[in-house]
Amino acid sequence: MSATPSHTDYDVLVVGAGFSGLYLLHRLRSEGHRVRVVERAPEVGGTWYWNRYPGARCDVESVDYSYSWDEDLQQEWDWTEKYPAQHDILAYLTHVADRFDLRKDIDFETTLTGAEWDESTSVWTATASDGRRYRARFLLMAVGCLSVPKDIDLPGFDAFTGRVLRTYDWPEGEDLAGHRVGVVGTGSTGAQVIPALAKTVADLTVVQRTPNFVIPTRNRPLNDGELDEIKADYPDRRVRNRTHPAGVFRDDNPKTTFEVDDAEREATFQERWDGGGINFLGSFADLMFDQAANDAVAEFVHAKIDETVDDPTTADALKPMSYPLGAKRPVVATDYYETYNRDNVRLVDVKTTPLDTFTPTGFRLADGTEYQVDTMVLATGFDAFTGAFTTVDIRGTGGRRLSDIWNQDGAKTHLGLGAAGFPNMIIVAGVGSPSVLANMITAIEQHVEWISRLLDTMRSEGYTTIEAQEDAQEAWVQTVEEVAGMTLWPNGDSGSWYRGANIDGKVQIFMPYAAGVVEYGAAIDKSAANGYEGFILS
Ligand code: FAD
Ligand code: N01
Repeated sequence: MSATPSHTDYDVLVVGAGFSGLYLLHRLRSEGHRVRVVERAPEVGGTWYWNRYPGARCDVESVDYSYSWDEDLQQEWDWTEKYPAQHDILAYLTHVADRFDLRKDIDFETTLTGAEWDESTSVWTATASDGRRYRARFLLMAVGCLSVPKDIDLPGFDAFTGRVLRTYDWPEGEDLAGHRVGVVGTGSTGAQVIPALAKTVADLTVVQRTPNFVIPTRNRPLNDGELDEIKADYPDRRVRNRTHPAGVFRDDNPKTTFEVDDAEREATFQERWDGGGINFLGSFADLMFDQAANDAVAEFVHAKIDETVDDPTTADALKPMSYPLGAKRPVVATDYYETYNRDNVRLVDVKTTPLDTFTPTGFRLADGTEYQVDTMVLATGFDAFTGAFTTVDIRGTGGRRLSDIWNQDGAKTHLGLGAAGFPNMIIVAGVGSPSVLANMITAIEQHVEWISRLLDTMRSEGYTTIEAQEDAQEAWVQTVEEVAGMTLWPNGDSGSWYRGANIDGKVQIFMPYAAGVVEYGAAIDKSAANGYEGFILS
């Protein structure tokens, strides 16, 4: 069945065809639900369809950043590198779409613009950008946490007449060889695109406001033997991933930072630094809980910056000083600090000397210094968690708009799955769930499986609606905040998108659930086991 420009009935409308939407479609369809997916892009892939900038890569190992729900799929797919590049992940997801015949139930180039809950029929009517309407019992929002780029908020940017590229929707194959390029943003995206561009462009000017802690990736090819061993161990490996809070097994050191002597502490940091990747965060158990421990790891990274970067002024500017390591999403990248030793690269620290305005040919700082560029690359981040909701006109019971509520009170959900006043709208891997603080594929699978069980229960027990209870939602929001408060995540002036601090005027509320997928899984399973405690079923 394909959607037509008239009303169409489905059990489930899924919005988004990334990792979340594809698994939802496959799983729910195979369980007998009539499912339709709408996707803004012309292809599957979500994050990995859109973010094609040079250097784009995942920092979870490829063999773990993949679906676990089909043994043949995981045995037959051959990852080639330890950390997969964007094009490899996209190839994997297009393969999944082909293999499980998913495309026939997806309307591509179709943006959900509105959705209205009809209380009398308990059905959502959703509207797409081309006017198509979909009627469905459930609205499953698989729209991604990082799928709406932040609006441009650079002073005088309209004056710039050169080319502007956003990392989020980078044109396929564009490499800017020979251009004079400026990059704004030194987060995870900036730290990947900067070293990649530096190799080809004539001249690269990096605009940095807040420096990040950047850990080396140490990517490498996977050899056949190694992959075979992993494949043979896959069942156990997946269990280890699901039973680690980060959704991926990490060989965390159980020791705390100051129970060891200086030599062991240094050697531990060094060993993890040499090993590369996010494992560095597992150096000691208290890094995210004890400020002094965090200061020790920060000092280690500062020393690495001094060791690597030739120019002392640049090295100092690259050192994060005002927030704990981890309070902003730790950055993993290749040759990031080394890049600043290249003759064609310069760092412009706009925290020290603010950016006054863009000009037709570049930009000017408050002290009058001017920089000339042909192309500006914006790696300025996302309206994370909420952007893909508040840009859609979603109306729940009594016609109340989700965007009004979230813009005024902050994004609130019960268990990250439902919002009070919005029956049968279920959110996948978004606000109030571990999502971005975990290997997201583990988090996504956890959600899809919970939703599958919910729909099965509702069907077999004759329920048509589920809605989060207001008081349960308030309690969960408080739990999420309290859990974050036990860590160093909210500390310092990180301006982190974890709490919406990167967007002017956004209500700040810590959005991901910081206790990880194990405690979270227990909480959502407990709710289900207790008749979906915290939700009203009718
Ligand atoms: P997405 O992949 O974001 O897919 C959502 C889809 O919904 C998109 O295709 C979008 O077009 C569509 N959509 C949104 N709104 C609408 C609408 N109104 N109408 C129609 N379609 C809509 N996570 C990790 O765990 N490890 C990593 O290393 C990692 N690296 C990342 C690197 C980058 C550059 C980015 C941006 C994110 C990264 N993430 C990483 C997070 C990543 O988003 C998730 O891992 C995962 O891909 C999310 O899948 P998803 O399907 O939930 O969302
Ligand atoms: O976005 P960000 P991102 N003037 O918000 C700067 C995932 N990801 O796309 O910090 C000047 O982190 C901003 O400066 P400041 C990962 O979860 C993963 O880089 O606000 N600068 C910052 O430097 C990640 O966390 C991978 O002071 C401005 C940058 O832009 C998430 O996606 C790779 C500015 C934005 O950094 C988002 O990362 C890529 C302004 N007006 C992405 N506005 C992996 O490898 C913004 N900035 C896993």
